Amino acid sequence: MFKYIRDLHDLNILIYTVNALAARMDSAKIVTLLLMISFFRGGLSRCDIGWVNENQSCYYFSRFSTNFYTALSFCKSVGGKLIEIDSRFEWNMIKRHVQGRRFPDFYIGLTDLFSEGDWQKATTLGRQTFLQWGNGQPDNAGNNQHCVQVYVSAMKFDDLWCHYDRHFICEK
Ligand SMILES: [Ca+2]
Ligand SMILES: [Ca+2]
Repeated sequence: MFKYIRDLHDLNILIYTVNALAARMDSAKIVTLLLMISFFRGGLSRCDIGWVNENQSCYYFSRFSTNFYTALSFCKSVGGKLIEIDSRFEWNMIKRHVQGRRFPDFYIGLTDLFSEGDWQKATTLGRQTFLQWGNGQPDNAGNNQHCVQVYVSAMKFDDLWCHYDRHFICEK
C-alpha cells in the first residue's frame, strides 16, 4: 500500500548507508554504528520513522486522504488509534504541528455514529468532553453527518459525512 512509501524510502536510505559503510568498516565499527542508530531511534525518539514524538506519544500525519472508516482502521492496523484529542494541551500541540506543516483538513477519532448527537471517542469509546465546534456546528447536515473533521482555516470541529475523503492523524 501507499502508506509506507516515504517511510520505506527513508529506511532504504538508512540500509544503503549502512551497506556502503559496512564495505569499508570492520565488524566492531559496524556494531558501534548499529548501536548508535538504535540509541538514536530509541533514545531521542521513541517513535517509528515517519511518526512525531510528543509527550510520551507518537503521532502520524497522514500523507493521503481517505474516508473515516479507512482512517480509523488504518490507525488500528499500525498499532495506534485515530487521534482522540483529550485536552487543551494536546489540542495546542496538534495545532502547532498542523499549522507548521500546513496540514490540510483532517479527521479526528470523534463520532456520533452510535447515537445521534452523542459525541463519543471512536476507538476507546466514552463521551468526549473536549469539543471545539465551529460556528453553527455540529449541524448534522442532511441528517447524516456523524464523523468529525477539523477544518484548519479556523482550527475548529465540524461534523461531516463519513464517506468524505480527508487526511487524518493517528496516535499511539
Ligand atoms: Ca450526527
Ligand atoms: Ca457539519
